[in-house]
Amino acid sequence: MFNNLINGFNKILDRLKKPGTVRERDIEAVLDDLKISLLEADVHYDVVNQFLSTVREKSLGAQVHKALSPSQQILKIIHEELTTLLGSKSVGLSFKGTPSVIMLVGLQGSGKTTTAIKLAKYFKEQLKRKPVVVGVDFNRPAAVEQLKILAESNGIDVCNAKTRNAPKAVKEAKELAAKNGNDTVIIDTAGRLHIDKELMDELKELKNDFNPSEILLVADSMLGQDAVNVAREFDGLLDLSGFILTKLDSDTRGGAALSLFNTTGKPIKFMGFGEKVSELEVFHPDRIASRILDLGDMMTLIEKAESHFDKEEAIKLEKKLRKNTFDIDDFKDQLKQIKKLGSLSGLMSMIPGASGMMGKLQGMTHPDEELKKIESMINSMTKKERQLPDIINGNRRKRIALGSGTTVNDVNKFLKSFDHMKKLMKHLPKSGFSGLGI
Ligand SMILES: Nc1nc2c(ncn2[C@@H]2O[C@H](COP(=O)(O)OP(=O)(O)OP(=O)(O)O)[C@@H](O)[C@H]2O)c(=O)[nH]1
Ligand SMILES: [Mg+2]
Repeated sequence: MFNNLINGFNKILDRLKKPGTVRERDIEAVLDDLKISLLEADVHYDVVNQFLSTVREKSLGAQVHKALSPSQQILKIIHEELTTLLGSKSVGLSFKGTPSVIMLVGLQGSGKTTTAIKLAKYFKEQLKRKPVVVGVDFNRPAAVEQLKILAESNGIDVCNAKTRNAPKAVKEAKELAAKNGNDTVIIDTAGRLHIDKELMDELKELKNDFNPSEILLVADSMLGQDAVNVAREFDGLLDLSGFILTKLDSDTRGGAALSLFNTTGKPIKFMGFGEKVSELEVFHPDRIASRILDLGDMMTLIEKAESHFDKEEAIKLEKKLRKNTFDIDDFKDQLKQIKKLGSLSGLMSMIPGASGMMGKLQGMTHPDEELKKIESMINSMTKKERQLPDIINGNRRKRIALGSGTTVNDVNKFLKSFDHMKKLMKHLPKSGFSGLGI
């Protein structure tokens, strides 16, 4: 997520970390770097200029303060201005009426259907609501079916409308909601390659008929600053309540995220960062700014850990570690828990300084690839080998390497690290995992 941007900002941070006071000349150099980074990130030109002039003005005026060093002050200003650019504070959804209607709109392939399911799951699990989804794209033959399959496999209520008319289908969904006790109807609308009159008329009709609590534009972040044009058109016709930015996992630049709020005045409410249903997060401008500046995002990491980790499991694990009976099967369970939090590279971006460090470690393999390798090695082990790794001799190592498509060297490396980790964990402080409250 935003890797290029993060790398660009890392250079700026290195410059700011150099000892000595920051003079006007230094500020100009920082601003030049900022400009390059933001333009390379595909941020809208107007947004870049405005950002630079605010940072310049505040940096020059800030030097009288004594509490922070001049470079800390500049860093703080950049963080504040980035946060403002991203929308200042996170804006929640509004739910009005029973059922509340949430309408997802956007171009073809932007991620509407995936996001409808992600949102429904979020509503159900985090907000304790009872959503039902309804697909109204009757142009693309498989569209409604795709939503239905996704909904059913994720335990989300879905309305299989009998009609092939969008407003009538939503009406059916509302009737079903009333019968089933669903308090939210999420409409997955049709997408088009380009914005056209027919699509807009249909969306406007839905808006007029159902007065949705939220009309959210699902925008593909890979569009970069082009997302601004799409957003302006949809907003002009529908008066959007906000955005859901998708595919941030593939977006190394960040142009859409940094341009949308500033150019439309509408907030980004959620972000999608993967194909999995769990890969949706509330968009927190300040936390994203911290991630971009590689100051880490420990808040999100802690919240994720709290919501996904099983406390009982953590206590059980702690006991095993203390008794030194932790085996490769337990390790596999732990990997599963960690994977619930999302991709490893995503997690790394939340740890302060980690992205910068990764960038500097030349030849470092992608952490998610490493994880896959380890998993296939573990899967190629017999139960006995997992419980008693000491029995894994040369022949067994060869077999495991062959079975997992890795090399004996990889297996050696993994077993050595496992052994090392086990030794380290034996000396875990008394407060341990349960003491951390996770
Ligand atoms: N990597 C990644 N892929 C995503 C994300 N969101 C959606 N996708 C993928 O993008 C593709 C299109 O997603 P859909 O949800 O079908 O998009 P849509 O807007 O409903 O498309 P139409 O119905 O054709 O208009 C699918 O392959 C999804 O798995 C995301 O946050 N990250
Ligand atoms: Mg779709």
